[in-house]
Amino acid sequence: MEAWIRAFVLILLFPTFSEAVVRHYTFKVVMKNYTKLCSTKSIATVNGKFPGPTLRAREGDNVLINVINNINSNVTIHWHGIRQLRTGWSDGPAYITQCPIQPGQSYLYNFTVTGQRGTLLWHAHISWLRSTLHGAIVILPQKGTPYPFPKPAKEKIIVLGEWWKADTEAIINQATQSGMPPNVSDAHTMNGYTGPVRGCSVSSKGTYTLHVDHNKTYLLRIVNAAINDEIFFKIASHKFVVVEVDASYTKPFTTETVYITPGQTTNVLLKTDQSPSGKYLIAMSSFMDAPVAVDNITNYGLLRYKGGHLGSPLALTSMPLINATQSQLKFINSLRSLNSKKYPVNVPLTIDHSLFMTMGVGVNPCATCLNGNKLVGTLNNITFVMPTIGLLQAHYYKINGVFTDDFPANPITTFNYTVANFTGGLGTLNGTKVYSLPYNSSVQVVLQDTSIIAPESHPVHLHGTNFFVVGMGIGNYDANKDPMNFNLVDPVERNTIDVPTGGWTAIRFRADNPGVWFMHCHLEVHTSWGLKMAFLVKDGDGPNQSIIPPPKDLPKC
Ligand SMILES: *[C@@H]1O[C@H](CO)[C@@H](O)[C@H](O)[C@H]1NC(C)=O
Ligand SMILES: *[C@@H]1O[C@H](CO)[C@@H](O)[C@H](O)[C@H]1NC(C)=O
Ligand SMILES: *[C@@H]1O[C@H](CO)[C@@H](O)[C@H](O)[C@H]1NC(C)=O
Ligand SMILES: *[C@@H]1O[C@H](CO)[C@@H](O)[C@H](O)[C@H]1NC(C)=O
Ligand SMILES: *[C@@H]1O[C@H](CO)[C@@H](O)[C@H](O)[C@H]1NC(C)=O
Ligand SMILES: *[C@@H]1O[C@H](CO)[C@@H](O)[C@H](O)[C@H]1NC(C)=O
Ligand SMILES: *[C@@H]1O[C@H](CO)[C@@H](O)[C@H](O)[C@H]1NC(C)=O
Ligand SMILES: *[C@@H]1O[C@H](CO)[C@@H](O)[C@H](O)[C@H]1NC(C)=O
Ligand SMILES: *[C@@H]1O[C@H](CO)[C@@H](O)[C@H](O)[C@H]1NC(C)=O
Ligand SMILES: *[C@@H]1O[C@H](CO)[C@@H](O)[C@H](O)[C@H]1NC(C)=O
Ligand SMILES: *[C@@H]1O[C@H](CO)[C@@H](O)[C@H](O)[C@H]1NC(C)=O
Ligand SMILES: *[C@@H]1O[C@H](CO)[C@@H](O)[C@H](O)[C@H]1NC(C)=O
Ligand SMILES: [Cu+2]
Repeated sequence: MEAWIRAFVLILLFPTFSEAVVRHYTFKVVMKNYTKLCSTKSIATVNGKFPGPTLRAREGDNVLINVINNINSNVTIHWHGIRQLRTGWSDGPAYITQCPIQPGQSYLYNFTVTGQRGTLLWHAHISWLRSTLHGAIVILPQKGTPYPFPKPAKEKIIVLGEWWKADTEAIINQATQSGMPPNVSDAHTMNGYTGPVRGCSVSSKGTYTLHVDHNKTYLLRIVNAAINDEIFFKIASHKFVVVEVDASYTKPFTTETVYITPGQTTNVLLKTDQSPSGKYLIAMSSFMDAPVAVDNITNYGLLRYKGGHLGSPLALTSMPLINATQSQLKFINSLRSLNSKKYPVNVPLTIDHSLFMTMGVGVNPCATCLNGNKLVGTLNNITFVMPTIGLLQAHYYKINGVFTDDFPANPITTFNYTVANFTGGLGTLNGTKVYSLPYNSSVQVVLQDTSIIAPESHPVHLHGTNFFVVGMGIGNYDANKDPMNFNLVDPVERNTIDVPTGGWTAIRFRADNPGVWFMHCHLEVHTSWGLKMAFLVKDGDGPNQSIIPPPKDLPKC
């Protein structure tokens, strides 16, 4: 594009007055036959695009998205990481904050972006529809506010995902009926391109190519929209400088490998300082350091310099092994909040509510399942049972019998959570339980992985607030010793964090957003199994401390 056209387009997109604006979007959910990849199949898309359109706004803007459901399934959309201050009605998780948008219906999501800037993602939040219903959210700083790092010459979005040759609704339905783990995916995607697909010959149409100018700094906005796979991401011969995660600025650090879980976003600076006549492999591969089957196919893309020769040599890169725990932990432990004057860390120093939650999987009876039982997910030994209306409606309209507010702050029984061979019962309790928090209380949650069946790394996502990651460790959390090593100075602030395999993670947040906020594993297989719960944050007494009334078009069940 000519520079003057680009400037004109930018002016159209971002008017020069500094007040916040209203941004209108129409998201039409439609089926589309997708033929670009190895197999042709009909997928749910927004506006016929895969990945879906990018939602762009500036900090402070009011964003309105009219979601029109033109497919045969119920749909909801979640604006992952958007705080939704007092606007839980627009958060999106089905049966938590809303009833689904049924076929032929529409719903206007309406929220204001407050105190956030960076990259996030949107995705469907019902069943497994998010496998193809997803896209990036880009929040620019307010006009006149620069990035706290050198201004990049250009910005590129890279959405990572997972692809099944079969319909993903059939995949999760089959797993639910059998009680067994769902089939692993057949390919990984980079901006919709698969590269190698299980059982298919590679098609050249399936390779993502990032075209760059030489000697420039690019901002890559990397989004992991995969269903079940935690991902390593690399570009041969190039290094990244991480500057932001989950729309929170970080202290810059240099790394060859980005580690990113489903639900996370990572902004990195990339200097295009290598020989322009080369071409460079871009690679994404799974991380899994437990005896659990995942898609182990590496997807490749290409970085090419403009003007480079077609026949130029290909620079390769080696990915960390699939079980490279050290690469995972090294990346996570390098993350620190920027903690500048303009972007300070507001980590709670005193705690009103301290919770300890065991997490993992179990086995419950299921007469109709393959082996007479089924795999389930648990938090404090409770498998969450989805209600049939939104918890937020039940709370707001005081409808009894939908949930109980007795989610336990501690495990019902204590045991060696990470013992090599767990010999206790594998069963769990079923319930729709929330944990109630008074407005503005400070909260600490220590999430403890268990070795029941198998220990596993779980990316835990909390809706409605960011949290600070004050500590992480391997083995059993020690409430006497471990808090002494907590980082209360510059802990990373984000909305999704791993609980490492056979380890624990401590997070803190302030419950200053009234509503009902989902917390769950962002591996969709575990969410489907019930590894989820919700916090109910009560209204405060002040004028701006209560949930706004529900919109008139809020879907009904
Ligand atoms: C997809 O292709 C099938 C078979 O060719 C056709 O019946 C169907 O109408 C197509 N669907 C869409 C949404 O184009
Ligand atoms: C969006 O919600 C705000 C309240 O948060 C309300 O004032 C405004 O009218 C709503 N906008 C639309 C278009 O419904
Ligand atoms: C899952 O994989 C099994 C074994 O390859 C296959 O028989 C089955 O059809 C797959 N399920 C779906 C829904 O594609
Ligand atoms: C790279 O860019 C910098 C700053 O724009 C410039 O000073 C330098 O000469 C350039 N180097 C090359 C090799 O083009
Ligand atoms: C990938 O996993 C499949 C089974 O899911 C296995 O057969 C294959 O050997 C694995 N490949 C590699 C490179 O580990
Ligand atoms: C990781 O995987 C490699 C290759 O599959 C294997 O040789 C190695 O023993 C594994 N490491 C651990 C710690 O399990
Ligand atoms: C818990 O189990 C682990 C792994 O088997 C073992 O190393 C540890 O000593 C056990 N801890 C306690 C308190 O028994
Ligand atoms: C755990 O069980 C496995 C196989 O059942 C066995 O090989 C291993 O020695 C056991 N480990 C411990 C610490 O008991
Ligand atoms: C979880 O609850 C079930 C059902 O009451 C029980 O059998 C099991 O031992 C409990 N497990 C743990 C780890 O507390
Ligand atoms: C919330 O609590 C903090 C710490 O006590 C206090 O500084 C802040 O003013 C409170 N906010 C509101 C809205 O009450
Ligand atoms: C409540 O919010 C409105 C609109 O955001 C603002 O104008 C008003 O000053 C706030 N009131 C208080 C007491 O914070
Ligand atoms: C769609 O949602 C409505 C309202 O909750 C529910 O009654 C209906 O069974 C759902 N349809 C499907 C196919 O799940
Ligand atoms: Cu999980």
